[in-house]
Amino acid sequence: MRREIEMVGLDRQTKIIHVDMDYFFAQVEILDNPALKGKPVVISGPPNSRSVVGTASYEAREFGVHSGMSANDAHRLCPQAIFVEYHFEKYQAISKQMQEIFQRYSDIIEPLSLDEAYIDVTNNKLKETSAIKIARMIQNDILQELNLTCSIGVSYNKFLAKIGSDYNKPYGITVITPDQAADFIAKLPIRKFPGVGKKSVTSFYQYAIYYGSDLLQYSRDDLIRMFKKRGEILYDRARGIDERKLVVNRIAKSIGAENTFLDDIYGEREALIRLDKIADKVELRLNKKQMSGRTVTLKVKYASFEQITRSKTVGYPISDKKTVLDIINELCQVVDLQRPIRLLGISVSGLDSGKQLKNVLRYEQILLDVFKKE
Ligand code: DCP
Ligand code: CA
Ligand code: CA
Repeated sequence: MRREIEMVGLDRQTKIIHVDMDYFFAQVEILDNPALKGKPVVISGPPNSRSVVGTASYEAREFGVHSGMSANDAHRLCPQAIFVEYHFEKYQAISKQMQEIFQRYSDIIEPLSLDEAYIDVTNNKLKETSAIKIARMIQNDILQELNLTCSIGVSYNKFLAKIGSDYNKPYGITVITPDQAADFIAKLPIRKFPGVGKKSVTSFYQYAIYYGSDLLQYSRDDLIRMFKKRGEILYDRARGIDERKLVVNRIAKSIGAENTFLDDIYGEREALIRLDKIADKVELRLNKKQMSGRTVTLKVKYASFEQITRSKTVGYPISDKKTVLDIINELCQVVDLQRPIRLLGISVSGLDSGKQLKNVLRYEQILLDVFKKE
């Protein structure tokens, strides 16, 4: 009864979908080599003693093979396993296609890794009120267009959507409605809660916490004392509460730099000296993000706080200081630089968006490189 009271007041209208590909790297490799189908397949780095298992087909998992273990151990557990090396470019390309499918339904997408994402479908592009129907459509799109299976969780927050996608693998859809949440969470093994790992789970057992229902026995203060910040989060999760919004990958529209001067500056000569320094920064930022753009904008704010911008668009991508400054020089001819100036800025827009997605994915590559070195 108490539980029910505490769950009132949740935003039951929000509809979140969590999509997670099944045995992702392995499924992709099997798709490319159908001879591997139905066999124990292990995806790992090049065969050497330090190579780590990225993932394994379900056939190999039956032998106890799992992500993160050494390839040597995997071989010991399952000598008949077929070892296949990683092909990140393939996984990245598929990840991008997944994103494109998600975008048909909503722009509120938060990718968590190459093979999974949250999608907020509360106000979706199809104006479909059933999130379950959208989940089916997404699962079907991925199967028809990419020839791959995924599992999906549907619920009213991120926590439950993610729990749902893991609940019925492979090729499952699990819906957890607000009315079902309390029961579902009560029966959920503590190991399945976010932040509870293979090692840390034993510290929960020490307090006789085995399932979600056991968390309800402790006050918020108790849980904070026992598990710090993680305990506080678990207090909420045990009650079906998770108010985190999706972190949407905002794609930058422009890259630039500006400088507000301590003392107002005067004249074109002085302005160009300052703009030279600002252009250095712009070049640095463009290079850092490996981006280029076709529009250069000069911004001038006068001491009077009046502000003007002037832009020029060219037919080729710009990413270096010299080209930026050439255009800035031209733009300087059409603005009044004799008045006292308070701020100057340069930005480059019309950015190459293909590269931006690559940058998002580069983060994945770095992450996976870490796995390999472990
Ligand atoms: N991965 C990795 N190293 C790890 C964990 C994962 O290289 N230690 C890679 C390989 C996986 C992919 O990330 O295929 C996705 O990881 P998941 O945890 O989602 O696992 P799978 O998709 O392989 O399996 P499942 O069907 O359980 O989701
Ligand atoms: Ca997965
Ligand atoms: Ca995953």
